[in-house]
Amino acid sequence: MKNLLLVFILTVSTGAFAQKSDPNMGIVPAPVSAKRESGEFKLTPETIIFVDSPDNKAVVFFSNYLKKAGLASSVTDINTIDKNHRNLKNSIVLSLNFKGKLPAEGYELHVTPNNITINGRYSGMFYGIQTLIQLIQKSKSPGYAIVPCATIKDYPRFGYRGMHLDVSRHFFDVDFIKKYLDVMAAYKLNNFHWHLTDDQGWRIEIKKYPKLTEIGSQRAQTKIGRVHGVDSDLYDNTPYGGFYTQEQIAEVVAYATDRYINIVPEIEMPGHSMAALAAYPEMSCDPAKEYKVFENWGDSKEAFCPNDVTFKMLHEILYEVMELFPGKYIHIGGDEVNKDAWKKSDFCRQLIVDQSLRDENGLQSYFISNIEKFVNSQGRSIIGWDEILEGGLAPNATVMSWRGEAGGIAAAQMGHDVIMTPGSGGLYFDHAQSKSTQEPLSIGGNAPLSKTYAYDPVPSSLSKDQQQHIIGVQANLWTEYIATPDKVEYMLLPRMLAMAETGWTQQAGKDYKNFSMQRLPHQLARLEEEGYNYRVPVPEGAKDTTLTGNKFNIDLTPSVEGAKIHYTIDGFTPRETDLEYTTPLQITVPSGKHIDFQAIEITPAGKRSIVSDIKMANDSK
Ligand code: TNX
Repeated sequence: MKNLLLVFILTVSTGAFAQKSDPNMGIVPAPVSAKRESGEFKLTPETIIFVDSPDNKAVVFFSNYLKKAGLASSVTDINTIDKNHRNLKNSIVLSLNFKGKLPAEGYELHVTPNNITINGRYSGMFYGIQTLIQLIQKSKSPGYAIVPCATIKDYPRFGYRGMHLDVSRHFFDVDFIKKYLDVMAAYKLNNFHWHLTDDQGWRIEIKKYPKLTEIGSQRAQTKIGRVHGVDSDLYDNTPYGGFYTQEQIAEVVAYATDRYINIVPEIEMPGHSMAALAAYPEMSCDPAKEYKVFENWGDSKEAFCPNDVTFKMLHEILYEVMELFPGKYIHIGGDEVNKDAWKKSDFCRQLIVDQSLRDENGLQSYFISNIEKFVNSQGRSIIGWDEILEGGLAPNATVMSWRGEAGGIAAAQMGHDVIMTPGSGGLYFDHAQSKSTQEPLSIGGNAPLSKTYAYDPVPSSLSKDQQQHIIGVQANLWTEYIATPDKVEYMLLPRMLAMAETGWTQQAGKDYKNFSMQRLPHQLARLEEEGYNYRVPVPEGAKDTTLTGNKFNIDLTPSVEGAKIHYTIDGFTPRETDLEYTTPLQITVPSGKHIDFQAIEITPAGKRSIVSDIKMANDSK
């Protein structure tokens, strides 16, 4: 009985404790300011949602959320109720037409035992609602929930907070893209960079050029990533393909818009274009050559030819793309252009002379300038990978710095806007999440959560004015080695939450310990409930280490709320049948002996962390 009581007290207190001692009240990304106040608001089936703009997207989103969560509450237009007869008790008041100013995308959230109010405009209201959703603690009785009293004031550090997905190397269907957008919205990301074309597949229907998808979206087979750890020259002999119709694209754009997410479509040029060339070889400098949708990873060595035929076709393609995507930015790629095809071309050699260009690098900037002028003429702006800087650019081009920060720094110094996405900053989510051999196949590298979290997109080498050109941050998810939605989610989560905090939270408000130990466990439990296949971090305190001594303290914290930790000290791989870790341990290792403390964390849904190993050796004789 005594034991039972103890267990009960522990389970009840963890959630509440986490919120009381956590200055950020469990919220990710951490708000600018959060003040916990005493008491709580009880959401009941009688709670009324008062709104001043019933058709507002954020309001509609919230009422749908409540319905889905079984917290159905009626939405009432506050304007229909006489000012003198408004009873705001037991209500949630969503105010878009409030008096006063807030920073862009900002909101204020106030929870008292009587009611909840959110002030915010446009995305500000949407983000206030996301924060409120994170604060809602559902109770066991259906229809009821509680929200701790608090005053929160919040707004983002950067205007551009992006997440990328490569759907060319592997294709992901509309339902999955929506699920991806859902989790982005929940963490206040506002730009989805959709990498729609590459050597290995063209994934967007273009009505004027149907072969782009008829031919360009299908490849005969796919390179097998790595066989037994060694890069292979084997292929899977299985046809692969997929694309989005324009109708589907429109559906995704509307879905994103409802969540205040802008989509940045990327049409790669002049390199990474083999799938398009397979469909329309006339866009190459050697149309007689046979092109096929690339089956390998890495460099296809092919590029669009900078001639009139190609430019006309690309303008027409981009025209359709711009009809589909209403946002300001069109991403035109520009990275890793292999110049071999241009070097072999008489046409290109002559063009270099005619245009007084230096060499093939000059041709690259000639190419980008042409496209940029066209995009600008349609009232839009280009984004390109940092290679587009080589050769000079118009001032309204935005640069994505991926090869470290050097490109971004140079671009900001030249007065261009910059989005930081360096692989060296832990923002390449195709890199592994630890050095363990238990991680799934990845492109390589090591980008653990802590590294992603630590990244600050504003280089101190820039002057204050130049720093203003760093408009945001983005993580990229390339999918050469990621063939399934489950694996996308595994590589995305939880690192995306760390990146989201970098994009939103003021640098001074970031605190890795508070993020990883106090807030993440709560968020991961939520992601689990929502059916995301996140990576279960190893318990805090259990990371692989080698220690020497004779007495060792083991003090672990689960990385996911409600998860269990099992361990062994007998050299066997721990599993659910092994001892459960519930309280700190002290392990004594006799002279000349060593003991391995191996742990695994298993979540309520059965998700497992990798096995960690603390090696403890007593070297004394
Ligand atoms: C570089 S990042 C690429 C991609 C690859 C990625 C793999 C960039 C602009 N280009 O084509 O998929 O590395 O990490």
